[in-house]
Amino acid sequence: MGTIADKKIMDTVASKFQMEGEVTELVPFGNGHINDTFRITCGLPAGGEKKYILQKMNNSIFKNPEELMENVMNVTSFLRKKIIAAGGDPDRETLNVIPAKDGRNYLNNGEECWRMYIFIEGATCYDEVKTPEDFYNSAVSFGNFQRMLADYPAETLHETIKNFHNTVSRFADFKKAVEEDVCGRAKEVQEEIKFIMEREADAHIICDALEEKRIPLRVTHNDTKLNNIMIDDKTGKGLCVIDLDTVMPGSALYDFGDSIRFGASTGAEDEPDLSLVSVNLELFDIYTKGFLEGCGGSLTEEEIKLFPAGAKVITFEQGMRFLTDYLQGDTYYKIHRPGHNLDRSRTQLKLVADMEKKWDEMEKIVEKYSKNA
Ligand code: ADP
Ligand code: GN1
Ligand code: MG
Repeated sequence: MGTIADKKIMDTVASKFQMEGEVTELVPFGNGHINDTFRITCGLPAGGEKKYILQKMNNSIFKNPEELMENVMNVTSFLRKKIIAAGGDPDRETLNVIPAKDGRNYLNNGEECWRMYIFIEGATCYDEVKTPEDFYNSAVSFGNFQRMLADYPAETLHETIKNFHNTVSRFADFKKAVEEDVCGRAKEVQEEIKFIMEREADAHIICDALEEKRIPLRVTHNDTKLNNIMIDDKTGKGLCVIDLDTVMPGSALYDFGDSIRFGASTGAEDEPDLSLVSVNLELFDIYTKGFLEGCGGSLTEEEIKLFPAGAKVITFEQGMRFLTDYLQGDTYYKIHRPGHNLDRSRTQLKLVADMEKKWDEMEKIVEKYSKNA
């Protein structure tokens, strides 16, 4: 018998889903900042075992679980058909929802909403880039994901978080948090506030390009950090894009930029020693190559030209989002130590400064690959 980390969750939640076999283990799992994730192992009557992911959805962030799960069901069934047509394995290459015993695709017990997925075996989510090859493979997969959803009817998707990557509105939220300063923390972070205020114009780059229709609105993932993709342990290739809560209409630059800010950094997202944090241009290069290959010629010249801006704007936005949460008393992202959101914000701002220094090189790299894209 393994560990049942939480008997109450076992009895009141897990037992309400259509799992096979008897639960032998239930343990907290993964390093997401938003949902509460558990891995469940079940022993099967005929021998062997089957695993599941059980997640408490964050209902203070995602206000409408019904719409959220409708998006997840629709997107995964759309992907499932394409994966089958391409001869792939739909149980491993996309998420698969396990229904509750009442037949619904999630469980609402009045206070909390929970869902269950098949646990994807033989694959790993990495919190940092171990080899450039892995990062390249993740780029191909995120590019592919976008290509596969290119003919998805975007207007049918619910906007699960309004203005999610609207950097202009993120800037306004940040300014408001500084003005309100509800925890009295603004005085400690004057340097960071100044850094952000000086870059207000950057908040407009992608928003303006979308608004003026210089770049198209597409179905995008919007949260393409490395630990939202499962890498196959055997082949090393990107196997399955997970964390579909924020799949919404957006810009390809959001997906490109978010992967760079997380994966092309030489340090962890929460590294307290900023001397360890910079942009690794070799990783920037390899991601650009892989993402363009994955997108398979579907991006416009203008989108590709804006890749360096995408990386910078999304990193800047993330720096503002972490600092906003720090100023507001750490209510959004899970934190594991005091000042965690501040450390996270500082790495993002350090990356922005480093991108500014390496701008010409980033542009040259993008130019090199844009010729064959
Ligand atoms: P969050 O929104 O909190 O980031 P995720 O959906 O990304 O939640 O899940 C958190 C972690 O749980 C992932 O980074 C991954 O390690 C793991 N995980 C999620 N879904 C699966 C799955 N179907 N199979 C295996 N691991 C998973
Ligand atoms: C959150 O859910 P997770 O941990 O994959 C956040 C992203 C941020 C990221 C920063 C819904 O992602 O937008 O970029 O943390 N997700 C949501 O690590 O806000
Ligand atoms: Mg995640």
